[in-house]
Amino acid sequence: MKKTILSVLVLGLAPVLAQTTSPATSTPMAASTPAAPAPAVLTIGGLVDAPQTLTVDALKAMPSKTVTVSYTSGAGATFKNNTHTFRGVLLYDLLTSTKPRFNAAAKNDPLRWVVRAAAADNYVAVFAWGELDPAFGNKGVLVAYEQDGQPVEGGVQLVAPGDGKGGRYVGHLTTLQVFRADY
Ligand SMILES: Nc1nc2c(c(=O)[nH]1)N[C@H]1C(S)=C(S)[C@@H](COP(=O)(O)O)O[C@H]1N2
Ligand SMILES: [Mo]
Repeated sequence: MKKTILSVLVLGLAPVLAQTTSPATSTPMAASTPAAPAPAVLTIGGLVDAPQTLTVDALKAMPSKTVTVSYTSGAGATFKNNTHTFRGVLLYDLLTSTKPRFNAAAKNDPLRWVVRAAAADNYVAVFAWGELDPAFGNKGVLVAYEQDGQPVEGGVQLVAPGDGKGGRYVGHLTTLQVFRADY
């Protein structure tokens, strides 16, 4: 018990002690705090009533799913089998919460809809609503923030269980747009 309290005290003092050894400045706290990286944000919009902008922390606060997937990447000499465990939020749940403007008067209107996922490097892939809908494809696509227990590089990425190739594992994901594929 005493030992625990002592450890807590020592650990608690460590930053203070470290600070006293650094050169005095007018703003010692600011000087000793590393610059925080800009929070990765994901915007979800399109033909929806409730567009959203989410940080990784906001995603982490939502119900999560964990899935282990395998997919291939590359070709020829760079061909690789990948198996990873991802944790994230169901894409279907995220999109549903933005309230897509489905037309109740049109038979199976959601089956006319698509989701466009775009990345920081302008890489784009789409999913059909029917692939994601639990009543149809129930694909279990995730917006993942954790890969094998580590933060996903570049903030968030899509995980497409069942896809053989990794092309729809859109990384550095920045934008999701939901809209009716009437062209
Ligand atoms: N933003 C972005 N995401 C991307 C790509 C890309 O070029 N840009 N390439 C895709 C392709 S073709 C594959 S095979 C996988 C590679 O996943 P890996 O990094 O786990 O090997 O990422 C996918 N996601
Ligand atoms: Mo790929």
